[in-house]
Amino acid sequence: MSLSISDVERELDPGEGNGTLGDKSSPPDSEEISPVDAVKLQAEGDVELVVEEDAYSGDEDHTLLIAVHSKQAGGGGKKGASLLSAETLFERDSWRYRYTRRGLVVAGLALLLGLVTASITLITLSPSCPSTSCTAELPAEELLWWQKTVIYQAYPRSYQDSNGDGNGDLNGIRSRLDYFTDIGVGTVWLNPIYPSPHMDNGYDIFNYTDIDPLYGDLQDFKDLLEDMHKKGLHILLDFIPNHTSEDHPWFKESRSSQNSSKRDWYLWADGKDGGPPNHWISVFGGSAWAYDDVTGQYYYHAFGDFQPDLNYRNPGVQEAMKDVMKFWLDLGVDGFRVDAAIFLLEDLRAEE
Ligand SMILES: [Ca+2]
Ligand SMILES: [Ca+2]
Repeated sequence: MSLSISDVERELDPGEGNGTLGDKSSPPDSEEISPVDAVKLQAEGDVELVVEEDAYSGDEDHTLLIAVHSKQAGGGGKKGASLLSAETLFERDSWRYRYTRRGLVVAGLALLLGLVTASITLITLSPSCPSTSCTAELPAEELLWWQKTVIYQAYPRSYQDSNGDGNGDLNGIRSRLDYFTDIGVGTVWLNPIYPSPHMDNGYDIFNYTDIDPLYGDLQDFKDLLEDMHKKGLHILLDFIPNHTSEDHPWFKESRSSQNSSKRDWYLWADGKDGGPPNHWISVFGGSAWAYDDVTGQYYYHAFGDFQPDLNYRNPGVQEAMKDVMKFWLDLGVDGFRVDAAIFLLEDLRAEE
């Protein structure tokens, strides 16, 4: 490896004579010197090396065109290539850097090729339908009823009135079962049918294991269920686990005293700075906390203030709601549509 100094401009300092570096008026021939020698010239302090062209011309040859300037000739000298720059340029072309660069390029290409190959292999070999939730490619006979039947949502209060009181009811639905089968429905999802003050269309429940008198009674429900199953229809009940009505006996007990056995079944907290515990907003608007002057604390409600949230970190609540599902499943209900599942748990330690 050598640096070829060609087209060298040599400017003599008039005071220094011209014996060493030649004369500007008679350009010297190109001269081969080693890069170490080139930087030594600079290090001696009388000249500066100015890189005019840096050309890489092949695997081995690297031509660095350097102009050598006398410091004094330029009135203090012009700024040229520094010692560090010259060394760096030389070092960058050494075999160590060259082979390192090539190695990195080859490694990068190999990595890219490997990633592409791995991706194609993974996509090709992955099972296209890994679980029962992926039903598109399963044969129909392997699908479960809730995966393949048409589901009809029936709102009991307006669906069919059987006794002329102006409200739909269970017997009204029972009288229309042929309609479901005629149109190809295989499953009927009933909106809430439980005893409720109906502040929120029946999604505020004060008894999870009975039928609202508006719709009939438990015997009416059993009759409906029996007739539906005879026709091959499945039934889904609306399950509302997040909150009860404020009229539910559980909440009445919970709000009665801070020492109540069901106090922890709901989410109670002290106020803060004269207001609610934090700035959480309910789905229905306004603060998600309601002050209860019976015990001087706030209770949390993700929806209306008449729908206090249950505390699912309490084992008693978990067991009670399991019993609710078991009650209906034991009657023969096929399944549930779960309401507001994403609201089940809250982190009350959060500031906002
Ligand atoms: Ca009715
Ligand atoms: Ca909740």
